Amino acid sequence: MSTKVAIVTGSNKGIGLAIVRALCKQFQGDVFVTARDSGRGQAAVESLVSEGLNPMFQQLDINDLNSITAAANFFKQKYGGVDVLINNAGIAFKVADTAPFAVQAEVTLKTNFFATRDMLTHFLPIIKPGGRVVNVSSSVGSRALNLCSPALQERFRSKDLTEEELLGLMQRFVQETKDGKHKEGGWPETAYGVSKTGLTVLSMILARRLSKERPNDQILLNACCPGWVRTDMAGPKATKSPDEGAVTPVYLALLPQGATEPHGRFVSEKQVQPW
Ligand code: NAP
Ligand code: DDD
Repeated sequence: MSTKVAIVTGSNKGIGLAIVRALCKQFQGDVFVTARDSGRGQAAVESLVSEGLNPMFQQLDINDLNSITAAANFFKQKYGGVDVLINNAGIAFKVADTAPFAVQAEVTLKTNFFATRDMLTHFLPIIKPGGRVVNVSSSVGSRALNLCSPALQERFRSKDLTEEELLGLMQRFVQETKDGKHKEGGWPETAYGVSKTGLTVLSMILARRLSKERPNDQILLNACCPGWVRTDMAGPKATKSPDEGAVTPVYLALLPQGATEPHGRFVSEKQVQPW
């Protein structure tokens, strides 16, 4: 049997690094730190090596399609595909940031929604049977859903929403922030929240597609919230350590072979949450 492989995006620091640490201890196979900056990625590998762990490194900038396709080709060639993919990379403007809301919307959705979707487009075809895909979303996305207009909430909860319609809705949000019309359009005042609403809904759509198109492959794909975690993103007042924040993503990454659920769900504290 070929060596199994797990990869974590944005894992040079924060929750991603803690996920790699936990996988190095619990996953039977090779575990990759990936980072957009090779120097920061190699430094993260060295820090884990100093803890007695043995991760590997692959450059991966999710905002760069060439980087995504090069990484996907590497894992296809070296391992015949990927067993565990954790889409963790993400950005957030600080609450106090004075950048115009339209800029925050465009920049935040570019990474958290559109680039993560590019990752899924290029990596889902190489996820091996029995594979696990985890998208690190946020409860902030669930709160944003509840602040959307009833019409938008209906679409985001609908089981017939397509990936194309979702892309159109996310593009509409960005455009309406530029036109100063997002409130009228039914959107809440949180770019990060909308980006994570989109990521959670995308996870549900892609899970349904996997069940339909690869019914025998037993791949499980879920979105999750790690909790409020002390990282550069959330700051020092957050309640969880990065290792504690890694618990739910790692639980979903290591769902035992033969499990059929959760799949296409939003999970927090290892529990499926209502959507
Ligand atoms: P963080 O400490 O800021 O780490 C974010 C990671 O993502 C960094 O490694 C960063 O790399 C990487 N990244 C950003 N853009 C990237 C790109 N284009 N390509 C590759 N990597 C990229 O944040 P965190 O708190 O660990 O967040 C990790 C995930 O958890 C995010 O998706 C976040 O939204 C989610 N989350 C966090 C919390 C929380 O309380 N912390 C709560 C809910 C959800 P660089 O070092 O190069 O910038
Ligand atoms: O997803 C999250 O829960 C993180 C951590 C909690 C937090 O402080 N924020 C949301 N996340 C990203 S950091 C930015 C703040 C925040 O509330 N930003 C404003 C917003 O609208 O999301």
